[in-house]
Amino acid sequence: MEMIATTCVYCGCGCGLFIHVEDGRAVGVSPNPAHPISRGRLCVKGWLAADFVHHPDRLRAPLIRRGGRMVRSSWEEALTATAERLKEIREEAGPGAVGVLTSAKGTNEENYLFAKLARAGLRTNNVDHVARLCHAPSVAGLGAALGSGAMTNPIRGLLSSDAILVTGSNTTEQHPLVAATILEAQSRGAALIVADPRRTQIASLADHRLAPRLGTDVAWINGLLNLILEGGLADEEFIRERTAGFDALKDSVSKYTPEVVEKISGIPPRDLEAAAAAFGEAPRAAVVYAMGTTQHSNGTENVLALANLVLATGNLGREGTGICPLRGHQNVQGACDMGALPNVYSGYQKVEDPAARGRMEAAWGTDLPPAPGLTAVEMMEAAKEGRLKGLFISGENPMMSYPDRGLVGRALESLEFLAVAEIFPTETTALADVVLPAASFAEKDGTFTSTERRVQRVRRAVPPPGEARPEVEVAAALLRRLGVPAEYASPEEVMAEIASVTPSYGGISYPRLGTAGLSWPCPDPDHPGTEILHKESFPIGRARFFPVDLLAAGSDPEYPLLLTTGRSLFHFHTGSMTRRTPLLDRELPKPAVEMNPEDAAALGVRSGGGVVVESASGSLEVEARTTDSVPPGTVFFPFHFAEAPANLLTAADLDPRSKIPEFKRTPVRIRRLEG
Ligand SMILES: Nc1nc2c(c(=O)[nH]1)N[C@H]1C(S)=C(S)[C@@H](COP(=O)(O)OP(=O)(O)OC[C@H]3O[C@@H](n4cnc5c(=O)[nH]c(N)nc54)[C@H](O)[C@@H]3O)O[C@H]1N2
Ligand SMILES: Nc1nc2c(c(=O)[nH]1)N[C@H]1C(S)=C(S)[C@@H](COP(=O)(O)OP(=O)(O)OC[C@H]3O[C@@H](n4cnc5c(=O)[nH]c(N)nc54)[C@H](O)[C@@H]3O)O[C@H]1N2
Ligand code: SF4
Ligand SMILES: [Mo]
Repeated sequence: MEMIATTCVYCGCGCGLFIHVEDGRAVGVSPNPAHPISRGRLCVKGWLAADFVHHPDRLRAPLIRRGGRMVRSSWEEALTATAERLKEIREEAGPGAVGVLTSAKGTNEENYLFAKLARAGLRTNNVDHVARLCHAPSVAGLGAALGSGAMTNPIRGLLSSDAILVTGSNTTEQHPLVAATILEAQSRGAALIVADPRRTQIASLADHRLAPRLGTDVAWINGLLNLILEGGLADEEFIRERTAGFDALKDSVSKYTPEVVEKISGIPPRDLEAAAAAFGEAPRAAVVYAMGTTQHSNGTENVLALANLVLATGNLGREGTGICPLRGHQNVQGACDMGALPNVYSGYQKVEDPAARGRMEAAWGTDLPPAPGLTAVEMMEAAKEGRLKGLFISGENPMMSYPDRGLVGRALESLEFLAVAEIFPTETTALADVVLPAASFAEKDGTFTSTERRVQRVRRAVPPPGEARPEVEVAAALLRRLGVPAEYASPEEVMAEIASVTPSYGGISYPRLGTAGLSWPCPDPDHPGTEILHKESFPIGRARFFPVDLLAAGSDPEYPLLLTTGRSLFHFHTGSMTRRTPLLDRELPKPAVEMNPEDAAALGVRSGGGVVVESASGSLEVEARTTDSVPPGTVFFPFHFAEAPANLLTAADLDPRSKIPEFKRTPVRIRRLEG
C-alpha cells in the first residue's frame, strides 16, 4: 500500500492527510501527524474524504447535447464546441455576453487558468465564483478597513488568546479543527464568547453566550464597543499611531446603549456587559466569524463593525489577536487569490489600475478589458434578461447553491450555451450543452490555500476515472483554441507563472511547500512566508474606522417567521460528494426544517410531521423537526437536499457593497401539511 500526502478537499481548515492507495484505488485516508494544523487529527469528513472518489456516478466521458439528449463525445469535439460557441457569442454580442464561474473546489492552478481564460481568452472580466456568496463582505469590508480581506492571524495563534469572540460561525460543525483549537485555548484559560441566534454546540460551551435576533449584529457589536470605550478599555496608543477616523466612530457607537441594543437584538444588558468586560479586558483578544456575519444584505456593515472592534482594542498585528474570517471551501481563499473575481487579477491587483493591467497584458501577451465585470448573482440576472448568453462553469452547482432557484433556473435555461466541468452529474450539469468530466482532488497535482493563507500541495494518488481530465489541461486546451499560447507541461509550471505575476505568491514554488506549506504574503524565494498580517503597518498605511448603523430590525406580518439557512456537520453544501459517501449520508439522510416547540405547537405541527414553508420567492414541502436550539420565531434549514432545495425560498437581495445575497434571514410562513 502507498500513502500519498495531500490536503483535505472539504473545508478551509486545510488539514493534511494521506490517501492510502492499493492497486490504483484509493482505499482509505489517515491524518498526517506532521501537519501543523491537523497534527494527526481529522474530522469525520476528512476521514471519509476519499470515499466518493470511485463512486459509480463519476462522470467518465465528455457529453454534448444533441436534439435535447446528452450524448457521449470525444474531448476534441467537446473542447472545440465549447471554444467555438463562446467565441461566436462574444463576436456577435460582445465580450459582456460571456462569462466564467470557477470552482472553490478546484486548485489554485485551475482557478488561475480559468480566470485567464475569461480575461485573455474571452476578453471579459465576467469571472467570479462562490466566494461571492460567502466572504465577499470580508473582501470588501476588511479590504476597506485594513487593506486586506484575508484572515489576519494563524489558527494555532488562537492558543495564545485571552479572549475569543466567535460570531455567526457554527465552528464545531463547519470548521471542526478550528473549533478544536478554540476549545483548547478555552481549556487553557481563554474566555469564549459566542454570538449565534441558535444554540450550536460551540454556543453551548461558551463562557458568555449572546443570542441576537437574526440580522441584528451591527447593533450589538456597536453596543459591545460602546461599553468597551466607556469602560476606558480602548487601546489609545494603537488608535493614535495606526488608525484614522476614530472620533466619528466613537460618536456613532455612543447611541448603542445596552437598553437600545436589547430592544433591537434581544440581548439582555447584563450579557452584553459581561461579554464587553471579557473582550475589553483581555490583553490579547481575537474575533472569529463566518456566514452568520457575512450572508446578509448588510454583510459588509457587519464585517466593518467587527473591524472597528478589533481596531479600537488594538487587537491586530500580535500573536493571539486578529480578525479571522473562516473561509469555507478548502480553496476559496486560493480562488480569490488567483483573481477569480470580476475586479482583480491574482494577488488582488485591480483591473482598473492601468499599471497592473499593463503588467498582466505584457505577461499574457494580449489586451485586457479595463472595466470590472459582473458578479456571480449579477450573471444570473443578466442571463435571465438575455444580456449574458454564454457561460462556462467549473465545479459549482448554482441550481442548488445560488439564491432564488427560480431565477437561476430561468437564467441557465435562457443561455444560448452552457458548459459545465464537474466530477458528478448535478442539478446544474442537467442544463448544460457540454459536460466535461473533471479529475477530482485525489487525481491531480496542484495547490489549495487554506483559510489561514497557507498554500499547500495537493497530490495525485490515483488515475482519474474513464477519460476524466485535470482542469489545468482543460483550461489550457480552451485557451489555445481561443488563440492564447498555453503550453504547460505540468501544474508546477502554472504555479511558476502565478508566482511571476502575483507579488504575494512570488516566492511560492512546489519544492518549498513540503508538508507544512507556506503562508502568503511570500514575495520572494527566500521569504519564510507570513503568518501574522499587519505587524508594523497596514497595506493602506493607517487602518480606517467606518461607522455603521442598525437602529431597527424590520418585520413582515405576511411572513411572520424568519428562516435562516446553513449547513450540518455531515454534508457539504449541495451534497454532490457527501450524499455519495454512504457513512455520511446515513448520519443525515433526509431534510428537515428545525423549529422551536413553541412555534410548532402554535401551528399544530408535530416533530416528524410534514409542513409547507412559503416565502415571497417560492415554497416547498418538508418534514418538521422540533428543537429548542432554535429560538421561537426562527426556523433553520440546511441547503444540502435536492429533494427540498432551500434556495427555492431565498431571494437575490444583494448587499450593495459586496453583492452577497441575503441567505441568513428570509421571512417565511409555515403551515401544517394535511394528511
Ligand atoms: N460540514 C460542512 N462544513 C463546511 C461546509 C459544509 O457545507 N458542510 N461548508 C464550508 C463553507 S463554504 C462555509 S462558507 C463554511 C460556513 O460555516 P458557518 O458560517 O459556520 O456555517 P453556517 O451554517 O452557514 O452558519 C453559521 C452560523 O451563523 C448563524 N447565524 C445566522 N444568522 C446570524 C446572525 O444574524 N448573526 C449571528 N451572529 N449568527 C447568525 C447560524 O445560526 C449558524 O449557526 O463552512 C465550511 N465548512
Ligand atoms: N441557502 C443558502 N445557500 C448558500 C449558502 C447558505 O448558507 N445558504 N452558502 C453559500 C456558500 S458560503 C457557498 S461557498 C456556496 C457553495 O456552493 P457550491 O460551490 O456551488 O456548492 P458545492 O456543492 O460545494 O459545489 C461544488 C461542486 O464542485 C464539484 N467538484 C468537486 N471537486 C471538483 C473538481 O475538482 N473539479 C470540478 N470541476 N468540480 C468539482 C462537486 O461535485 C460539487 O458539485 O453555497 C452558497 N449557497
Ligand atoms: S476540518 Fe475541514 S479540512 Fe479538516 S478534515 Fe474536516 S473537512 Fe477536512
Ligand atoms: Mo462558503
